[in-house]
Amino acid sequence: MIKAVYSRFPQRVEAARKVTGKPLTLTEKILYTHLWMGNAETAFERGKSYVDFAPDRVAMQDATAQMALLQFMQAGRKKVAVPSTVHCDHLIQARVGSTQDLSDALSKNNEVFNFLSSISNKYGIGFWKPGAGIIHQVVLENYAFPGGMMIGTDSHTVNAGGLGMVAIGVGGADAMDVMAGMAWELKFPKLIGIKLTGKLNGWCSAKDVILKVAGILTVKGGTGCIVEYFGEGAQSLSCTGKGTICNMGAEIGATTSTFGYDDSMERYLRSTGRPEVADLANAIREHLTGDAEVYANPEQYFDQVIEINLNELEPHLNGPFTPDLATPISKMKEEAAKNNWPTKVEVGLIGSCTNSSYEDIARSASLAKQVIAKNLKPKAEFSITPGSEVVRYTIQRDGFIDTFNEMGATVYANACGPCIGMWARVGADKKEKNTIVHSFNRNFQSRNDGNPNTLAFVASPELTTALAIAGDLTFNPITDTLVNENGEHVKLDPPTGDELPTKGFDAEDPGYQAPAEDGSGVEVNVATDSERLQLLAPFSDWDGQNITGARVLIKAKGKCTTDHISMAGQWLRFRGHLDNIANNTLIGATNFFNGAQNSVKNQLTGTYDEVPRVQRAYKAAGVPTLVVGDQNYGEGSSREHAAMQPRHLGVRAILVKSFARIHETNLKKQGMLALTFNNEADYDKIQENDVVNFTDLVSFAPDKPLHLELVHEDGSKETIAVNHTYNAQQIEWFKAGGALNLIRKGLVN
Ligand code: MIC
Ligand code: SF4
Repeated sequence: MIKAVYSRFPQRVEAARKVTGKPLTLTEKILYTHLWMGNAETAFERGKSYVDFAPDRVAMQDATAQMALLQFMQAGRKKVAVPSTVHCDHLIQARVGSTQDLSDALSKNNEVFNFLSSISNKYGIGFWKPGAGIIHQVVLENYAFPGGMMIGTDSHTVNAGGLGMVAIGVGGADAMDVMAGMAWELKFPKLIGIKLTGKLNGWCSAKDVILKVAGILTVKGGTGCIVEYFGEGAQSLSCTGKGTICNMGAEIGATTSTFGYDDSMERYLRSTGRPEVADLANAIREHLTGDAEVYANPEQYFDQVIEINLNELEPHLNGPFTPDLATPISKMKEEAAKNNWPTKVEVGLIGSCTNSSYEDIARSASLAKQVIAKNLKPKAEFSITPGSEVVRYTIQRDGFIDTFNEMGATVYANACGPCIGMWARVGADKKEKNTIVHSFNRNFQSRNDGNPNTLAFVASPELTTALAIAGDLTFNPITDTLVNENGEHVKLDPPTGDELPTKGFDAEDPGYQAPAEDGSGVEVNVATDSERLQLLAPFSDWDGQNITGARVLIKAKGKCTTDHISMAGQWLRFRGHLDNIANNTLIGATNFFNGAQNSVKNQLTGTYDEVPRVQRAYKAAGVPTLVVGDQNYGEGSSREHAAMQPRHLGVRAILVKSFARIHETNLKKQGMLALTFNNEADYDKIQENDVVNFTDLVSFAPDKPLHLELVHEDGSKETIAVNHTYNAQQIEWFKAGGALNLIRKGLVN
């Protein structure tokens, strides 16, 4: 497959240069070489044109693959059309340590793992067993390749940008399209160029680059954009460091991020056993990076340019509750005091798909070593979740796990664990205000341990390790000293560590199961009484009428991420059962009218009740509803459950100030109306007891706003305009009651 992609690459790049009439960024090269139509015939307008692409591969993780594959089953195909893989990583709870936790997960999730393994076997999908590692790390080690394009049912699919891909997070319905051999549609993104100068040194690591970028661009600054990094600073970063930067680019809402092919990528490909991919890439090297003219005059070719000097970068701590609240470590004393953040660090956690490379672990271990050598006593708990079995085996072989153990650390299974709330943290149920530091990427309220009063700060693994040793959020390892067990003041030496293992990567069993050559005889069972899995019933189509007499289920106030709409943690167990998981719909969102979570007025009875219960009552009574929200609604995860659940429960429209990209697409795919206020201030006009009537849905058309009549309780009426981004095809999805219904009817492409 890679050979085929590379053999057409030069000619397609040439075609793209011709139609655009200018030198090309790397992003444009990858996009234009992956057009569904083949060679480019027209130039696309950034931020405007909807374009059909042909991605090279698909990756899915266990928590989203269930829904993606339940949908794929309905498409009536024999085999996936492009190489695809499933990775079991989200359903393993971190409790006591890897061996016990993995065996507990295997028995608890047996039904789901069996379903995923057999459905993968049947349809020609590679299956990575529980314990093999986290999807993005495994993809980087095995599948990512420079210049490729992939999609994955997880927002951090973008990690593969570290190996020069355009890798994009999507909902399961999008993955299904590609696996079923159809085109994948994306609005042609805008381009942000980030020029890195200088070189990282001392306590700074790649993570600090993206922590800084998140502070500059905020959680929505990257929406609709691909971020391309370049410059001597970019080339000086390791491949996995680049992966970290791309990975956390999901937190600025970027469609994806990428880097041009360079020596660090070649080293990584060779070290992970893919010398032939490196040779192939070398043969078309000049096409796998942006054109020199572009990088010489970036302002002319990118929509926005940011420059960061790595020599001047400082280690950062981002948080709490949002990944873009960036504080350089030297300012933390001041900020913590000002905001009343508890400065005692209770737990430091390293690992996750974002930061569990050999280099990350080696550099953190160099700090752990100093604990013994300098007679220190770590003040906080400390844990590691390795990203893959290959990394785990290799760091064990090289002695790092022993070093961490000497420091009293817990090594969890190679899985998401605490990053996704699969963490049985002792005492979290007491809901005490406390501080933790981790090297993951997200820190939304309640995400890690279910305690809304846990303040989670995101940092590099190195800084996380240092702060766990110090037990103090305000400890600046560059300037401060620690008092050791002998009462002496000691300083931590800056972290050091190899980028790649000198003895190479290794593993006894990486955990891969290849699919059957002919899977037609493989049976996939879904028990009708299962509480974990449920076959999908089609959603009903639109009746062609204006929606009238609608009620406001909830007007969400402030941040409403996918974690607020469909929580993870304990709810992950229902990811394959739409009706059961629907019982968590919007329970984390704050009701504007009473400031409470999971308490909304049922207009049929006048009483307040839980959101899913109220919505089920409206559905039973045939009352249409809408959800109203604030900025960047649906930020965070790719989980399409956040769109399917309200849809399943009978919500008809989501009306917000702005959407996160993946969530907006997921809503469209599932036949929902995703609408934005034409005038953001109209958010304030929506009252709790309003009745809402669509006045012109019957003439729903591209580029044409819709109008809603709000009938207030006192009888007064006002009409507001709402915008949408549906193109003609997407309007067909709405009419059919969801994209899948069109596929079922054989009406697509
Ligand atoms: C996450 O980091 O929030 C997740 C869990 O990996 C999600 C996917 C999911 O909800 O299953 C993501 O980022 O897309
Ligand atoms: Fe897993 Fe966390 Fe990475 Fe999501 S961000 S894939 S939950 S490790």
